[in-house]
Amino acid sequence: MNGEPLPREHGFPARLVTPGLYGYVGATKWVTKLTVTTYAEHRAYWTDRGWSEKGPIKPSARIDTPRAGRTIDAGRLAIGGVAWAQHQGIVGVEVQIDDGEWQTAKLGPNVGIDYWRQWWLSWDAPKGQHTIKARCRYADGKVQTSQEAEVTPDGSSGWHTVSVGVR
Ligand SMILES: Nc1nc2c(c(=O)[nH]1)N[C@H]1C(S)=C(S)[C@@H](COP(=O)(O)O)O[C@H]1N2
Ligand SMILES: [Mo]
Repeated sequence: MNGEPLPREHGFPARLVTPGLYGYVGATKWVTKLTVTTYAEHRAYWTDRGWSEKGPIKPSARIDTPRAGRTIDAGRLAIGGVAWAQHQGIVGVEVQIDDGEWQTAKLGPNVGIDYWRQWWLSWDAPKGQHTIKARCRYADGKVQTSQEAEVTPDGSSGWHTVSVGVR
């Protein structure tokens, strides 16, 4: 991982990575044995704990900066984060500040449809309390659903929204 032996906390001696599926389904850490079976024959560990058998990744954009709840200084800054739509690919990210128009963010390098895509938008932050929303476009331009869902049983959905104070 990052050119180093896989650390124990991330799954040494071996870890499966299954593009398109959430970690609880396909990113098994500390693998020492594999059993070839079927869903009919075998229930997975997390399935018995309230999670769905299958967990395909839902396309989404995440805001990493500014951090929710922070107070930041007025002026030019970057709103940024990552987006993913594994197996389909990110084709755009849009950002809405307060009740403004959706603005098109800049995208980082595209290294493949199964990878996170970085995005950012320059913002001249005025003083006051502001709400920032982000949503991705994926595949042929489909918009990420605004329909909100909890993390259980098969991953959250809805547009990531952060509130920041600008002084
Ligand atoms: N053996 C094992 N592997 C596992 C899990 C687990 O509970 N047991 N959790 C999965 C989940 S839900 C996630 S998000 C990732 C977290 O891996 P990380 O700590 O390297 O980020 O591991 C996955 N692999
Ligand atoms: Mo996870």
